[in-house]
Amino acid sequence: PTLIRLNDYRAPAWRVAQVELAFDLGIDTTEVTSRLRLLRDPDQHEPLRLDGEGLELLSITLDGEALPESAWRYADHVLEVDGANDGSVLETRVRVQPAANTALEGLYLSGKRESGFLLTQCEAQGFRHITFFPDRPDVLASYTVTLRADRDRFPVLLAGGNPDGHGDLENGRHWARFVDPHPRPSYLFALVAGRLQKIEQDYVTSSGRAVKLVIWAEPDAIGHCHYAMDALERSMRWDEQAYGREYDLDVFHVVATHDFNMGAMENKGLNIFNAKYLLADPDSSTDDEYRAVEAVVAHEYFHNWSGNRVTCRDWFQLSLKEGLTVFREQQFSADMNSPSLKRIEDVALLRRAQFPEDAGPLAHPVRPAQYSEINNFYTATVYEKGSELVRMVAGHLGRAGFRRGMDLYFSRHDGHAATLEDFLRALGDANAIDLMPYLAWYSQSGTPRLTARGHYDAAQRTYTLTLSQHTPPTAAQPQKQPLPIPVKLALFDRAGRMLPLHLAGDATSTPAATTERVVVLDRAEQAFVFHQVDAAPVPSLLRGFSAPVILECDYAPGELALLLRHDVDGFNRWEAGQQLAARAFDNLRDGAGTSALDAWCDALAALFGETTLDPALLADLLTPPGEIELSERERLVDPSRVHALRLQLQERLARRIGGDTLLQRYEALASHTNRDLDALSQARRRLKRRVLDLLALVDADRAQKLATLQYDNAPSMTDRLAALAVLARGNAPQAGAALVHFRQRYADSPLAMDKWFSVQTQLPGDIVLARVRELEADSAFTLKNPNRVNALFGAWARNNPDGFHRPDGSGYRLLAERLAELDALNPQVAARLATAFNGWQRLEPTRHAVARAAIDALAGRPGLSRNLTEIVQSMLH
Ligand code: B3K
Ligand code: ZN
Repeated sequence: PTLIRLNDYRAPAWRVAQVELAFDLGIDTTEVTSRLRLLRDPDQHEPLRLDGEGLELLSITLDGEALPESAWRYADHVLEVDGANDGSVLETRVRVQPAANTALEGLYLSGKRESGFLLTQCEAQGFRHITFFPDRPDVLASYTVTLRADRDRFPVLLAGGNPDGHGDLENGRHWARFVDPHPRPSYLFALVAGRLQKIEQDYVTSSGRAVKLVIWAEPDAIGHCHYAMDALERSMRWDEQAYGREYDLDVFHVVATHDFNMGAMENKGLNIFNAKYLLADPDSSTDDEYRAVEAVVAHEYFHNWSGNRVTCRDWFQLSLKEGLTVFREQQFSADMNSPSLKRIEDVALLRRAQFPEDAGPLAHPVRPAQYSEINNFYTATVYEKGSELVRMVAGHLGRAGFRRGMDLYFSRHDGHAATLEDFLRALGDANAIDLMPYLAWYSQSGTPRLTARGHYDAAQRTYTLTLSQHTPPTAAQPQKQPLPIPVKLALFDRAGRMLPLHLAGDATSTPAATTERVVVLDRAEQAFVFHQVDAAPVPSLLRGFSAPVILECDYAPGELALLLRHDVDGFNRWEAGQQLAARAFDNLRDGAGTSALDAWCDALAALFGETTLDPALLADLLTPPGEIELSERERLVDPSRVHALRLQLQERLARRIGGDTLLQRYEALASHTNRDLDALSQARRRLKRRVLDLLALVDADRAQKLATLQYDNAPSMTDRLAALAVLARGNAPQAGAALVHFRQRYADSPLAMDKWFSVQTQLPGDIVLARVRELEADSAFTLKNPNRVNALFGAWARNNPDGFHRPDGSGYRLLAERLAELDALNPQVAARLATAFNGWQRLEPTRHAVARAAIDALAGRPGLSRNLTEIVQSMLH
C-alpha cells in the first residue's frame, strides 16, 4: 500500500470556492448532486482531480455542458476531468447505498431499516464516499446543502450551518436547506435525516448572539439528554470566559446514535455523538460515564474554534486540533470537578494507553512522518501525548501568556488551515519567546527517561540535583535527541515541610523564595544547585506531571512514603504512592526484601484513618498501577504472573488495613444511599467500590454477600455495576442470578447491555474464554455495532490481560479470527481492536510463539483492509 509522507505535502492545485449539494435521500439509495465552483492555482498545471470512493456516477457536466466520456476518467478512487478552468462549475450526480454501508463512514443507516435514521461521518476521508471532491482539510469552501426526502419516513432533516428555508414537495416529500457562512473543510460536513425527537435550550453568548441549542435522539432516548444539554451550556460559557471564544452560528445541533465508530464528531453546527457519550441517566449510567459525557460534549464544542475555525493543513497536523482540544477539555473538566482528581485520571490514562503505544511496534511521533491509513492515527499519542505537549508549552508561558498566545493563534489563522509550526510561532510571538525547541517533541517518538540524582553537601549547605535524559530507540527511529523537559520541583525536609528554594544562578533580587519552581532540562545532563539547605532534603520531582516522561530516581521507600503522607497537592501524593506501589510490586516479584511493600501499606493504612481526606482521592491512593503499567516494567512479560502479583499486592494492603476496618468503612459509606451527582456523593461511591474490592481479597464470602445486597438495593448504576463486578470477577455463586436479572432488566437499553457484556469479560483467566464464546452467541451480540464489539472483545483483550493472554494461544486465535470477520464489515473498528495485540513482542517465550502464530495467520489472510493491514504489518516489524 502507498505511504503518504509529510515531506511530500503540496498546496492543492485546485480549490473550491462554493459547494452546492442536494440530496435525494433514501435508505437503500441516495442521490447526491454537487455543484462545485472551482479555483485553480495559477502556478500549478495539473488536470482537475477529485477524490471519490464507491460512487456510482450518474451524470457529469462542466460549465453547463454534458461531458463526453473521453473528457473524464474515474479509476482508483480518483475522478480526472479535462477542460476545467479557474472559475469553472463542475456538476456531478452520484448514487450511494446507505443501508449497505457497514463501515459507518460516509452516509449510512443507524439502527433498523424500518425505524433507523440516516447520518454521515466524514472525518477523516468519508466525504469522498458521498460525492466527488478534493477531500483534504486545506480546501476550505462555503457550503449550501439541500435535503429532500419522504416526509413520513424522514420528518427531521438536518445539516450543518444555519437553516435557510424548508417546505413541501410533491408525493409526500419535503425539503430543507442549510447555509454555512464560515468556509470549512469537507471533513466537517454532516447531515442527519429520520424520526428523531429533540430538546431545546435558548442560549445567549456574552456578546449577545442568540443561539438555539438542540439535542436530538431517538424517542426512547430523548429523556436522557438533559445532562448533556447542561454540560453544553457550561462548556459554551467556559470557552467564553477562559478563551474569549463564542459560538458563531444561530443554531447548534447535537445528535445521538448507537452506531458510531468513535466517541463523537465535531461537524460544524451539527455534532454527532456516540450515544455512550451523550445519554446519561442514573439508572443506566455510572458516575464515570456522567463525567465522560461532560468531557466529550465539551471537547466537541471546543473544536468549533480549535479545529473548525482554525483547521489542519494536512492530517499530519492532526494533533494541532486534537492535542489542543484535549488540553482545553482537561482544563474545563478540572474547573468543573477536582483539579487533582482530573490530573490523576489523565496521567493514569496516559500511562495505560500512551506509554505502551510509544514503547511498542505502533510507536509514532505526535506528528507522524508517514501513514498508509490516516484513521489509524487517531491514537493516544496524537490525543493524549499531544495534550501533554500543549500543557508543557502552556506551563512555560504561564496563564496570561498562554491566553495571549492563543488569542494571537486564533486571530492569525481564523478561517485557515494551519500547521504545528504556526501554533508554536503564534504562542511564541505573542510572548517574545522562541518555542521552536518544543517542535522536537512533535517529531520524536518514544517516552524519554528522566533520571534524577541528588547530592547533599552538609559543609556547603547545598543540594545538587543532577538531571539527565535518555529516550530509548523506537520502531522507526533509532536515534534520539535531547528534548526540553520542564521539571516542576519542590524540596521537603524530613518533617514533611516544603523548603524555600534558592537556586544558584537566579537573580539575587528574587523576592521571597518560592517553595515550588520549574527548571528546564534541555540537554542530555544538567546539574541544579540549591543553596541554604540545612539538611538532606527529599526532592519532589515532576510535580503535576510537568512533562510526559518516565522518572527514574532512586528514592528510599521511606522518602516516597513521606511524600505520600505529607504533600499538600493531591496529585503529587498519588504520584508518590504510585511509585512506591511499583517498588512494592518489585518486592513481591523478587522476593528480596519488603521495605517498599511495608512502607506503602503502612502509609496507606495511616491515611485510611484520616477523616479529612477526600474519599475520592483516598480511593485513587488505594489503587496501585494497573497490570499493563506494571508489565511495562518487566523485561519479559507473563501477564498471569503480573495479575497474580498485583492481586497479592492489594491483598497485603487489605490485610494491613484490616478486614474489620474495611468492613466498618464500607458500612459507613453504604449508609449514604442516594444517587446524587455532587462531588461528595460521587466520591463516597468511588471509595465504597474500592473498599469492597479490597474486602473481597481478604474475605470473599463476606464481600460477595455485601455485593449481593448492594446489587439488589442499588439506587444507581454506579452502585449496581460495582456490585455486579465483584460478583462476576470473583465468580461468586450469586453472580449467575444477578447477571440474569441484569440481562432482563436492561434488555432495551443498549448502553446498559454493553456493560453486561463487559463485566463478564473480567472473569479470572482460565474460565473467561468459554464465557466470551457464550457471549458472542447471545442474541444481543452483533459484530455490526462498534460499541458492542468493544464491550465484549475490547474489554476482554484490553482489560483482562490474564484472561486474554492464555498460554495455549486460544485467546489470540479467537481475537484474530473475529478481527478478520469484523474487518470485512468495518475496517476502522477492526484496526483499532487489533491494537490490543500491542506489547506481544515482550511476552515470555511460550506466549510469544503462539501470539506470533496468530498474528501471522491473520496477516496472511487475503483481502484485509488497508486499515487492518497497516496495524498488523507494523505489529510484525
Ligand atoms: N475528530 C473526531 C474523531 C474522528 C475520528 C476519525 N476516524 C472526534 C474528536 O476527536 O473530537
Ligand atoms: Zn477531537
